[in-house]
Amino acid sequence: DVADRAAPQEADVPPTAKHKRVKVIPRQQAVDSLHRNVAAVVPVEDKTAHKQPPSKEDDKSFLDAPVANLEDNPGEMGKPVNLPKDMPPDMKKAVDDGWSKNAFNQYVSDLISVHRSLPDPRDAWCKDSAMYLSNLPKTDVIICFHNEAWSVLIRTVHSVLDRSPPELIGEIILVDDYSDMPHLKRQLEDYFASYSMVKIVRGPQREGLIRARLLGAKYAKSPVITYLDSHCECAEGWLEPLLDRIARNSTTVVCPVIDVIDDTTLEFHYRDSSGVNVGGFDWNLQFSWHSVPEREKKRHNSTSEPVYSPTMAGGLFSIDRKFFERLGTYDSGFDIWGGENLELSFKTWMCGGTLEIVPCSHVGHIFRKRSPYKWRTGVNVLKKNSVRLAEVWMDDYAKYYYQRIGMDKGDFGDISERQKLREDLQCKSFQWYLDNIYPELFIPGDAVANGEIRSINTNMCIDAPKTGDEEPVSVYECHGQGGHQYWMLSKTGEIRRDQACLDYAGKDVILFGCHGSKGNQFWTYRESSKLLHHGSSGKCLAINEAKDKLVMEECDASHLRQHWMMENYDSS
Ligand code: LR7
Ligand code: MN
Repeated sequence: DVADRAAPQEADVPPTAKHKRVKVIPRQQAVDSLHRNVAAVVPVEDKTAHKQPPSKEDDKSFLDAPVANLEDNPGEMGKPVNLPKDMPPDMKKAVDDGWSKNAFNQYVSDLISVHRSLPDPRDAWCKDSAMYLSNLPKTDVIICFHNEAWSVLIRTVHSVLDRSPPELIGEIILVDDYSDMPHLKRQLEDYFASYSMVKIVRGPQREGLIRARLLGAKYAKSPVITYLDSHCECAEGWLEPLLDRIARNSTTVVCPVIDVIDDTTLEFHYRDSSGVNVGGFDWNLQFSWHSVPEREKKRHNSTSEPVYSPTMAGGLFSIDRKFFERLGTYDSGFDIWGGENLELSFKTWMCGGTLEIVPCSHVGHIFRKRSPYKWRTGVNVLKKNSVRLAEVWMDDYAKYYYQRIGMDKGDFGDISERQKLREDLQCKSFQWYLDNIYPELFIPGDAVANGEIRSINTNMCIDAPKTGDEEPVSVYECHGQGGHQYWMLSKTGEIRRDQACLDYAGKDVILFGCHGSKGNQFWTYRESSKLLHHGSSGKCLAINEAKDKLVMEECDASHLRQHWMMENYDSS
């Protein structure tokens, strides 16, 4: 129904909006300081975000003037919007407030049209419509949100409406997971009142994103379900290549390439097909990205062809509705956030499906550095979800996760129904999955040692930095909880944590992506001397006098500070 598509631009600004705008934000100041690069500021309470004409500092009549050139609006074509360094205090406050509520720059988002244009990120290969089947199935699009910013949520919905063939969309189902921000109540209903394609469903209590998605699925009627996060922007041609894969085989689950929308400038950075990544995971059951493995590249003639992916990131995918149901949808025992992406990935592969990333399909997502909303208090939600996942799907391999959490599974509830599901579906083993779908994953059982690395003399343990690679690796009192003190010594002499290896290039001992060519990442442990000997330098690892950092010294077995104990060391 074409009438459901984006309303024309004049209709965007209801008659009252002008007055509302004036009240709320120190717009003139903002406009001044933005040096005309950016148009008027749209307050949070406003019902629409707008395409505003370029400003004139001394003239407020621009509010009524027609838009001269849409491309001059902030953020068009996915361009970044930069705020000035020295903002007036009111504006700075509004910006800070937006960050603290959302963990992205809401103020900047509010400056950008909810219909902004994006660059076309597709390879030429993708644009030949003859590549896609002609009668593709319809999809419902389910977007769950908990306290999402207005302009970001509305832009997500418009990006679907503006850039999907209308005949391929059944409904857009917005699931409100018990938000308390006022703009998500009546204002949201009013805004979409004339869009018959858009439905709003409200959860009766805070469910978390997994059960919110299940609630949305209850309302889905189209043959395909597509999930999106509530801070996405779909690019031109995003939908057809996804639906095409499902039309060809209903057990294929597909993800678009997830382009980065910058959390600060809202710039849309797209990834061309040569930079496509696939999903993996580590033994902490965290999702991770990897370049397409060689074995997979060999299957293709073009980098635009769909690639197999061991896992999905979680938020953005399409799936045949019946296949989703056959797979038992999600484990409804999963709370708030996390783990559901691996659950769906594992069972897709293990129970007869295929998981792909489709390089012709692009959707942007605002990646945040922290979670802005409340989780649950008193429960480690992520751990509980992950333990349920491990118990049901990972067979013997679950133990490697348990080592990472100090063997303390906590209360993970009843999983008997999920185990029965796996049995009824006669799914393959996790071993099969690892051997065939994710052979790149390092298996801790293949390690010569795994667990803590303890300085025998001081009872301090090697402790990984929190902020990823290339930070000096430090020491901390041994806590026996795994976590940052969990290390693996590989047969080839790497001291690993997931994809990162202990690396010494003459300065600090750091974590660096494992490269597999020994050198700075080559260590040998001798149980008899307790020394940890480093390959390229010939030195030995030691803890310093102050017992607060790692140092490299000339090897001397009589120096107690060079004595280490590697947990679960297998000398054979
Ligand atoms: O309690 C909640 N209720 C909700 O409705 C918590 C969240 N939500 C909504 C929220 O508004 C958002 O729309 O659920 C969606 C996902 O929450 P985010 O955006 O906080 O999650 P994320 O993007 O940080 O995390 C990724 O992993 C999650 C694991 O549970 C989900 O699968 C997210 O959908 C997923 N996001 C993506 O896959 C986008 C790419 C990120 C990567 C890598
Ligand atoms: Mn997200």
